Amino acid sequence: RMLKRRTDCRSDILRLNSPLLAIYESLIPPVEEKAKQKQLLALLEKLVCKEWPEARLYLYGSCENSFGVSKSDIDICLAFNEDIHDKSEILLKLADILQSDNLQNVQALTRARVPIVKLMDPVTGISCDICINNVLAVVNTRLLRDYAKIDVRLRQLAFIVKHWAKSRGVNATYQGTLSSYAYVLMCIHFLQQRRPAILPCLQGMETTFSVTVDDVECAYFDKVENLCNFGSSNQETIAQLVWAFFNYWAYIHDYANSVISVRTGSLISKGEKDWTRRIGNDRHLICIEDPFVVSHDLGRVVDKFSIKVLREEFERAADVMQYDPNPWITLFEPY
Ligand code: 3AT
Ligand code: MG
Repeated sequence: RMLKRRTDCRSDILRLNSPLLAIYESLIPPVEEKAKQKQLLALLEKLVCKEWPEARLYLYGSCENSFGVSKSDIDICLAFNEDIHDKSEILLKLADILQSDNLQNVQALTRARVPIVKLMDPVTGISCDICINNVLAVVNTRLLRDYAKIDVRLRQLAFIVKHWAKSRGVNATYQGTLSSYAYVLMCIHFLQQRRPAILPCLQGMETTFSVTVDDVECAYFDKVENLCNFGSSNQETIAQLVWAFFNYWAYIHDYANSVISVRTGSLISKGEKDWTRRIGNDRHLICIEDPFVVSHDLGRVVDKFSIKVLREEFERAADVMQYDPNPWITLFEPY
């Protein structure tokens, strides 16, 4: 593989800012949509509370981490104070309750990797997935949301990257490409690496928030309102960052040896994590460390075929950002 390391950005890069920002703006969910989500959550809380008075419902995923585009499905976690050994039983009961309250397309998927109940609310038109006791996802949602509060360029970059990934068909873990969660971590890591840095490493700072979930200690600095000037000495614009992001993943990242780590705010070596060879189905062809479950590589879904697809898409995007007269159109062309 020829590495075409490119250091010079196209000379008209600033011209791409307003069209890219317009796409970002168009993807932001309107306030009415947020209100409808809260309305559905309140309805579900009422129903759940009747059956399990001590259980709590939490929004997580993109509706709560601030990286959700308009018309996304919402993710909800039903949390109990104790461990639940038979999630199927609870999910079937929950499906029953929801069905009797006229919610639609109610389905309990008890054998999925993350077992859930799916439903559609005919009043708000919102679809949602409810899982049980997935509290780590609630906590990683909070970390992502806190990063987003520090510098608006993270949300802009992640919206563009997610929109690109969905348009180009590389946002499907069941096909060996990456989850939205993985793409957002790639964006955070990338902004931590800019010089001057645009984002800090919250887990490397004084702990102001800490919980232990499933024996994993999740701790970081969450007083992010004190950090709203953090990235101000870096004046890079969204077009420059989108260009550099794709250039990084196309031509600079060392896939053979490096792991990206938001937890440490740096690259770490595959050797250090013992991620140098395939173990079972984990091939570690692109390595993205989960910030809390550090043994978890979010790239583990990627196989020898899909890594090729993914890298060709990064190269295509980098080349579009470098040469195309209208990258804000070509970047998102359906594959
Ligand atoms: P979409 O806008 O729905 O594409 P999302 O952020 O909601 O993006 P997902 O629906 O894929 O992403 O996942 C929902 C949340 O579940 C996001 C994250 O908090 C958690 N999550 C997803 N995948 C993982 C994973 N592999 N490890 C830990 N948490 C995960
Ligand atoms: Mg989601």
